[in-house]
Amino acid sequence: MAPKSLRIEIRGRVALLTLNRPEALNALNSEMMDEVCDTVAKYGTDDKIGAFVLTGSEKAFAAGADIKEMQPQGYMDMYMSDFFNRWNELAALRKPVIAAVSGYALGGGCELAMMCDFIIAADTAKFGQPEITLGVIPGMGGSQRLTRAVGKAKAMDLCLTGRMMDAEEAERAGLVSRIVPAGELLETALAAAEKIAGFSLPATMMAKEAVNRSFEVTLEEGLRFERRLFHSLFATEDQKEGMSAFVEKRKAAFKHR
Ligand code: CO8
Repeated sequence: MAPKSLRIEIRGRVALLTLNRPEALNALNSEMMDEVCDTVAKYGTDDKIGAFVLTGSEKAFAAGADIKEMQPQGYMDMYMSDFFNRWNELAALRKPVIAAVSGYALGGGCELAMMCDFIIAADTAKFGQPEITLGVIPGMGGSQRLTRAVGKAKAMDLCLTGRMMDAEEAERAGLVSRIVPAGELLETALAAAEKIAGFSLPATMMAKEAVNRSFEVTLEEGLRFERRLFHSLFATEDQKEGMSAFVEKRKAAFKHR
């Protein structure tokens, strides 16, 4: 069945996923979560796909979790359904994912962008964790991933005041990797994703795994982990191809893409 809240387009080796609930500024509901997670599960194991771009509309990447879905729920509903737990499948995806953010990325929307590997922001982007204004707190990683990305001072400021920060502040703080004019957002994100998807897939997957590992372990353990992965890549044909191509002054043609 075709997804209702998501558009899926395959552009070369990139899967472009566009959140599509314009009537609710792409508020994240359970249906959208299932559609996104089913889609990343499908293309996550598809050899023809090397990277993903997750985006929204010009006005909103996503204005948060769907408040209307959550409003009638009680503690037992949330706890027993482990509400919104499935989004972790996106965070656990092994292939690279770029968030292309235009307009609002608030609450769960900001948290969803932070589950991706990096964020490219339009100059119109606005990030925030306004849950406090609803009598709750971030629940999809805002207190954890945002703090790791921007540090305690700004994370506390955003989570406690509920204010929004614009793209420039987000870039200064380290939340986004680059800012582009709104009209160039998608082509920039797709070009970056296509570039990534042209490299050796085991190498891009290991690069992602190694960077993510740095959030979990000591420096010593992280360095050891990185070195093990580095050594292991010498078992791949793509290492032979990549280094031979450099020596022979030609473009590498990676096999495992
Ligand atoms: N949920 C449901 N509907 C929404 C949401 C949302 N988060 N955001 C916007 N909408 C709807 C509005 O209700 C409105 O619908 P309608 O026309 O039927 O009334 C439509 O989208 C357009 O919105 P506005 O008219 O409000 O548009 P404005 O341009 O005036 O304002 C804002 C844009 C500032 C973005 C405003 O819509 C807003 O403040 N939205 C809510 C932002 C927010 O508080 N987000 C956090 C939600 S809580 C959350 O994300 C928790 C995540 C953790 C879950 C973890 C579970 C374990």
